[in-house]
Amino acid sequence: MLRLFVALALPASLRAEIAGLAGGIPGARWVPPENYHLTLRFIGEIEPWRAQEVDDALAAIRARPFTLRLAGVGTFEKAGRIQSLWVGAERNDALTHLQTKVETALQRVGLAPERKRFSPHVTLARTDRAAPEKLMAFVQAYNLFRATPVEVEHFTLFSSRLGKEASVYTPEVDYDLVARVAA
Ligand code: 3AM
Repeated sequence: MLRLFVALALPASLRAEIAGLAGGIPGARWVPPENYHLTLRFIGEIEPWRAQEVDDALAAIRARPFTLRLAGVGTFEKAGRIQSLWVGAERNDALTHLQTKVETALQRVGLAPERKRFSPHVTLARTDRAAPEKLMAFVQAYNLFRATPVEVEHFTLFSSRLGKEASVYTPEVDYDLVARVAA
């Protein structure tokens, strides 16, 4: 079985910018900068033959390159606990469009629909063991954060191996976004 997800890989310069925000919250488990990514769709464990179908479906997607600007920070909560701290993205129709295409392609090859609404983010830390006041202070301190915009020219199928400290993410296939899309 392979554990897969579809995401935007981030250039090293942008990862370094984001890494500049990390730190200073006891109990937070910071994501290593090499693991930063913007998930378009978590797939989970699938059989190799199905992974081949997923690859074919993703390769057939036609979408244009676009400019992405990460901005703001926020949290995800579950059962009253702050689970994670993330950097958000500025509203971006091209990104939403790409995510919709990925979702549609994956449903076509038989994956169950993702029920969670797409909320573009780059996870900075897992925070279930951190003090909420510290997390709220972090959000206030960095709410106006704006990263340098980057050009997104491909999206990526990643495999994920769960590790003791942090998961190991490996880019398996890049899918190019192309400026000219046939009508
Ligand atoms: O992009 P982020 O960091 O929000 O938490 C995992 C990570 O999300 C998420 O998929 C991304 C790449 O690993 N993930 C892991 N297990 C998941 C699951 N069972 C999951 N998302 C949904 N369901």
